[in-house]
Amino acid sequence: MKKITAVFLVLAIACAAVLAKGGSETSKSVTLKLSEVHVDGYPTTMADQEFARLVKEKTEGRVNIEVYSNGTLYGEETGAIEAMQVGDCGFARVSASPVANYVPALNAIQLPYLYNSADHMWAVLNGEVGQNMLDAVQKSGSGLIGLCWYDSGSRNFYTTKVVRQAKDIKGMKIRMQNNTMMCRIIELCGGTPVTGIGPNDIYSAIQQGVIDGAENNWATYYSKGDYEVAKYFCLDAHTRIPEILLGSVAALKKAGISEADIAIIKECAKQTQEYEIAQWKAMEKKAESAVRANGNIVYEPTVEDLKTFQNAVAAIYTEYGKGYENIIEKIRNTKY
Ligand code: BDP
Repeated sequence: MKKITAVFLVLAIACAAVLAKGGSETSKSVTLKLSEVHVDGYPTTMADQEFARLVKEKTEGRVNIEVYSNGTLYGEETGAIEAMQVGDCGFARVSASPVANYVPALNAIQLPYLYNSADHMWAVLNGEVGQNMLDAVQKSGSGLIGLCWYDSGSRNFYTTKVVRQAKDIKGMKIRMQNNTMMCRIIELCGGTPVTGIGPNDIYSAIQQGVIDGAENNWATYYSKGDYEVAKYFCLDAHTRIPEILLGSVAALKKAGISEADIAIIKECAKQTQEYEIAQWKAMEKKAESAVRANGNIVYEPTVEDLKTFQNAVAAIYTEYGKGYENIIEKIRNTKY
């Protein structure tokens, strides 16, 4: 009698465990898309693929992520963001710059000449400010989930004519990301910002004379081939804009992904951050050597040259930093 009761007890506990597990899991296997503008082999694309691998493994195949690289799904990051807002795309790895159009607080961590180095930026992103900003993406009602940050180095001008100081931008048409704060940098230097050109279309826009240049990091300048048509690269490092991996609230809901699996997805994303940073460091070096070996004219601004840029764009701190003074102060005082 005692034996039978024990057997029943064990069975009941096993059933309860199975039910509890089933209740917290995504009921069937689902597949979601991830949009990426960079080519295969680029650090962020490698991190996306690692994210997809981890999610599949940790959800035991319940959640599959297909990575669409090189802008094949959305050539412009705003397109991917808007698709995520209506649940048409599950994930996207984008620059934090266009996301600030939907979550303005993000501008506070990408103000011009804000960080002294990559280590400074990472001390901020890995601390309270970085986590609060990721949380702010979801809390903002943008329909987006901020999953993790990736490195993207610093952004620098590349042009068809030499740029050494802010005044050299005068009269130039420079392609900028879809972010009004970024466009202000060019306006304040006396140039004309041009938006609406995706990263894969910059090359031909320069070639056709639609624009006189753009701005980006070593890796994008190299991997998109833009270094072939804009040979001047001015290392002014006007911004350090982190990359962000985003999830779509609506797409995850539509796919019936459980809260437990969303927690796994968030955890997997965090796990890919260090991997991307390592890939980034290697790619940045490789791209710099290739561009220099190609004979491009790389200008390293002097302290005075840099001052001309910093003075020109100083108004951005009052225009876009308003209301975020505490965060800016925290960033400035972050030890690294
Ligand atoms: C690159 C970012 C990419 C942006 C691109 C751009 O990695 O996400 O789309 O700049 O300027 O550095 O649009």
